[in-house]
Amino acid sequence: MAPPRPVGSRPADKKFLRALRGEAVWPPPVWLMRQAGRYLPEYRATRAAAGDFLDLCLTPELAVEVTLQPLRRFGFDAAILFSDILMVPHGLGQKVWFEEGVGPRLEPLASPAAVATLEPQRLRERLSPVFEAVRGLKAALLAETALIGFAGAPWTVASYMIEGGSSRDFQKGRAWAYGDPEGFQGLIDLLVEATVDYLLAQVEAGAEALQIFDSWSGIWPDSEFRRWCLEPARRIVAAVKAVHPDIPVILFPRGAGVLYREVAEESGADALSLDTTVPLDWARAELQSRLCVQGNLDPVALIVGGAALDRQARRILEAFRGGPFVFNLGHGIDKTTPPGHVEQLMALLRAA
Ligand code: 1CP
Repeated sequence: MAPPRPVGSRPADKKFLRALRGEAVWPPPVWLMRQAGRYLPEYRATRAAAGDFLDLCLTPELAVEVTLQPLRRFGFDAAILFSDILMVPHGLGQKVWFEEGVGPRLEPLASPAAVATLEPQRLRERLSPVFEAVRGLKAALLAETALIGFAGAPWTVASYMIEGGSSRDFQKGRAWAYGDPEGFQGLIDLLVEATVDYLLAQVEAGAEALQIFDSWSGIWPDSEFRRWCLEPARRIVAAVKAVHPDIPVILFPRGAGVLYREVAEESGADALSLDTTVPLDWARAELQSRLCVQGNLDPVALIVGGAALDRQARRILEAFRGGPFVFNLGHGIDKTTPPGHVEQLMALLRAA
């Protein structure tokens, strides 16, 4: 006979997963976007030892180590796999590298003919170290800590693939979408399928929840937002849930404004990650009544700390108390954030 499982070790008992499933959990579960990274001296040390950022992501022991670093310090309720949204272009065979002081760089993808050179059939093989890291994390995490897998949304990933890196206004990608919508749709369709494959592989390796980052969805008019952001996200959520109906999916349509409500109604996601500008009262009435909300502290309040941090965190707690809620930032943690301010925030949240 199998020994009885200790209370708290069943996946569904984890606070973070209960909140995503619609339960009002208090004090709320918490994790921070980009919780592993440069604001931690131990990350900088591991990063220096790895040399290249891509090597850090593709060496399972190192990816596991940097994922665990913020958990050792702060005891968040969820770990997020240490990787990057640009692993998918790498897995498709596009050349990706990270330049010190510049950020991500890619060999730009300029035409439908270039899309035909991508190799979705080789993605799982190229990214096998990522799945090995997920398996390693699953073995290393405390029973109460949930493991989040993630991917970039098709538009956000496409924007980097087309521009060849970061951009202020994404003109090349937007121009392609308006000038040749069928060709651009071909790239988005390929990314929908590759993203589903990549997320399913993370779930098979042990991820218990998924987050889809559409960091640049806020630049579109509403018609294009629906076509290039909402519809691809809906297809990804449906395809993942067709195989794993119990895996919660969080969407982060950053900058979607009032369109957050359509995303809540139509995407099929279990939770929405709110950017810093989403008004709290509106979000409680229009979004939290339908699903779990996550967010949305201004990362700059976390840099500043002190009374300003307490005030901003308390507003969010008051707004979302009584409904399904996960405390988080409205965007990734900044590299200048003092780790002591994260401790301050955690003390406030634990006492909520
Ligand atoms: O050491 C370094 O200099 C690398 C900095 C870094 C880090 C720590 C990059 C390069 N990526 C990451 C990790 C990362 N990226 C995680 C890890 C897990 C975590 O702890 O949260 C995640 C979830 C991401 C996701 C990501 N990468 C997004 C979506 C979220 C967001 O912040 O909007 C985006 C847009 C990227 C692209 C990217 N990769 C790296 C940088 C500096 C960027 C942003 C470039 C830009 O602003 O255009």
